[in-house]
Amino acid sequence: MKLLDVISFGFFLIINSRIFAFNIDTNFPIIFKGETDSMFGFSLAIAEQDSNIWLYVGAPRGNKLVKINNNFSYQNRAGSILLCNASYAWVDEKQCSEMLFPKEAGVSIHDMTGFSMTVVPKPNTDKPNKILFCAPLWSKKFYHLGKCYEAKIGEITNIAPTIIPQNISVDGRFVYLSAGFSVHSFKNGDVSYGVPGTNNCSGLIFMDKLSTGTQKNVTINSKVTPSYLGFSIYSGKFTKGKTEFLIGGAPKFNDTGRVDIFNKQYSSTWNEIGSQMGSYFGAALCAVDVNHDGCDDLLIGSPMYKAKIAMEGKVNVYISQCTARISFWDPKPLFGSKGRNAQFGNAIADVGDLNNDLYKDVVIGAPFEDDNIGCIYIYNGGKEGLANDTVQRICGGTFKTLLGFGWSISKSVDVDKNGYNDFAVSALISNKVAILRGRPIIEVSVNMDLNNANLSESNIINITLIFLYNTKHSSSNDLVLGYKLEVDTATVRSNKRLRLSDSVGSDTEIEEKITLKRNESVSKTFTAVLKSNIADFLTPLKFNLSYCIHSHKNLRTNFDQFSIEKKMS
Ligand SMILES: [Ca+2]
Ligand SMILES: [Ca+2]
Ligand SMILES: [Ca+2]
Repeated sequence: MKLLDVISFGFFLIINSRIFAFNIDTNFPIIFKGETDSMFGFSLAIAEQDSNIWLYVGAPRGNKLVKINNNFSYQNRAGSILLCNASYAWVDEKQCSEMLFPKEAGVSIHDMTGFSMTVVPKPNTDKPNKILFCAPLWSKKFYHLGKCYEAKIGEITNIAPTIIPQNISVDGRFVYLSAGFSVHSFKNGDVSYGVPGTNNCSGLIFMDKLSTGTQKNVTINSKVTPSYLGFSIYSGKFTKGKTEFLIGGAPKFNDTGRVDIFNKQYSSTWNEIGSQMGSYFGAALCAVDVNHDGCDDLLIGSPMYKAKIAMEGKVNVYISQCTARISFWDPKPLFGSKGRNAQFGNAIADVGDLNNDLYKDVVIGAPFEDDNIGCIYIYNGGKEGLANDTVQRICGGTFKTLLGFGWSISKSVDVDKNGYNDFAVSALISNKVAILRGRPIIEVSVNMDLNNANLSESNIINITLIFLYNTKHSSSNDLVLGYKLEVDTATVRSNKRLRLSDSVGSDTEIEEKITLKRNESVSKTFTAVLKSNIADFLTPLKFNLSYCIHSHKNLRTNFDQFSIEKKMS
């Protein structure tokens, strides 16, 4: 063979392929089960205190456990709060403890206790101070005024009523005030309550400024009825300053819905009107800094939005311009899968940074997608904001068919202490809550380098493989990678033009394991020899390297499901 002829070979090389696996585990959820038809999971909150992780689950049609003198009894379907110890354990289904309410005079039967809840932090810390939960149909005489309660974290007794909205007139016609329809805590410990039924359903938000000892009724245009201001509440730091602004959703405002951001004096300083009648624009709100620029960005859900058929749902993402004043870039819509009646955007959760890339990620629920099974969608934050496409869609059918999956989504904590955030999702129709956990992400990069590939001068190709793995797993150790190198893959076995000089078993492929230490590259070199008497000079020489994770010492057996594998050719 003339060496010069061999130059006409083309080479197909793969250089530096990096692999990621996104990362919420669906094989091993921690599942909590409530009473049938109790609406267990209507609201969720999660709090970490000392070494315990407490999951609070609202069940507004559950039987309320009440202590009367030294006796206990249930108020049928009054609504209950379940306290679940979510500290990490390998069990399939866990039960929760019912919180114990004091007997109250004049309490109604169906007060929907557990309709909403929030963890109130110790002022300006991430540490929880107390849990606060509401019963918006709590009644006095014939009026559904609503009422909220608080308790210490991790305790099922000593429940005390909180201040209820003041100066709300009851004129005898409008009996649903629904105080506590929603409830939200600020970072400084202030609390806001939604009262969407007041003022002829114009609604208001009651600010209980615990930091200053003052209260304030926050309204928009009270002549527009119904508006349901206070249907949803959130807060966010949208400017360069430190101000945490109140955000209120009024999803019935002029039938299209409206969201307002209020200034320090609680006047509306920014508002957006929904684009479609009946879409419930503003029914769900979330403020989270998805592009890591120091200013929160705003997500507004319209769960009843009609894309093509009915109630597919939509979420608008407003990226903050992050200046001295509140301003946003034009919103980008997210739609999930546009499933019929999916109600995508019914829940939107700030779950922190799930994959440890410094950008916060967001989970959005579509609880009635696919005939009430329900799905959640994970969207990654990034420099440009929230990615358009979901990185992971998880549906209730994954877990022995949970129904209504994604109705409510908690904030995140690291339940199993593996350095990755975990969060809870309720399956409302099944009366279950699943804690889903983040799996450690391993990043593997492999370089394949062909030295002396000038076959006009030599009939030898040196193949160098350089392996590197890294992870942000808190206690990672060695990684064993299995790999297989094949040469001249474009031709059938009998026509192979290369052979590996040091291969065992086959002269055209080699299969081995390699042990990698974190962030330390390891190289392996092989020699491929061009056979003599080659007839085929036109077919390019192709090389194939495939690899998968063989084992990882510090991953629990049950979590060793990465199966990262990618063919390269
Ligand atoms: Ca931002
Ligand atoms: Ca992230
Ligand atoms: Ca975790």
